[in-house]
Amino acid sequence: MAAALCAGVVAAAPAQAQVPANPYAKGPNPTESSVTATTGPFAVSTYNISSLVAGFGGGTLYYPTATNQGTYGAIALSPGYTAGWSSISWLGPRLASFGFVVIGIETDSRYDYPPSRGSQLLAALDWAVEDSPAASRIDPARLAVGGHSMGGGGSLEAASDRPSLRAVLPLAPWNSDKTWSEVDVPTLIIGGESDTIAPVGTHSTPFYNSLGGEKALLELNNASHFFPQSPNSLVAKMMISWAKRWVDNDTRYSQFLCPGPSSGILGEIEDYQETCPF
Ligand code: 9J3
Ligand code: ZN
Repeated sequence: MAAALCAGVVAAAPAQAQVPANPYAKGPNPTESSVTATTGPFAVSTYNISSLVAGFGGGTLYYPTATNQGTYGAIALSPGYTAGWSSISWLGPRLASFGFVVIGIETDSRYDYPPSRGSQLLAALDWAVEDSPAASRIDPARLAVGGHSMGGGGSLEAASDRPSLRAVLPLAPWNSDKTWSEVDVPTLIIGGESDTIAPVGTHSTPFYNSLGGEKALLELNNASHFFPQSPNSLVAKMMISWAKRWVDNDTRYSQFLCPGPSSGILGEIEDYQETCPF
């Protein structure tokens, strides 16, 4: 009809298309039960990585199957000294099912030290971005590293070498270098109170204290050096939340990091320190 005939009719404002505040956030709003569940909301595909790739020893790639969720961040993880990826492989499908591409690496040698493991983690990310079956799914600007023991120590090396990384996830990290002040990539360290191989007091704590950026240190009550080798819902919840917060900018997960889990007699948590708010 002619506009003049509508004079005096106040049209309702057109429904505004909802512009997502964050294009990287994916999945439903998290709850304590969703972040501790043994699997996340996304189906995962798996691919065996040949040992003939350049710069690392192959391994296993886990990636969300869906191609309608936008881009994914990628997380490369290394096992510890003398161990293979299978020692911590529960983390592959666990993290991937929450919406990350995960590269679980084999190291060139099981006797490689942290500096070599750091280089191999970066080579694995480069392979994932450039040559992997998940290449088209990955946002090359949103990459992270982590690992167990010398693999965790290697993840700090990787962050020192590549400051553009978005998150570091060292588990019971071991490194002869105790000072990481040059690293300002957000880092969540998880240590075990009863670890006698990489004691928290001579590894995780000085690493945490020296780090230059946003950081958290979770010390698990009574846990040994080998806690990362068994599925653990608290470890998973904290790693998922850290990756969501810093790789996906998804502040819906800050509630699990700040103030974070609290300690208590007979609880799982010996101590938790952080640089909240974030
Ligand atoms: O990766 C690790 O478990 C490192 C612990 C270790 O045996 O270091 C001694 C050199
Ligand atoms: Zn304790």
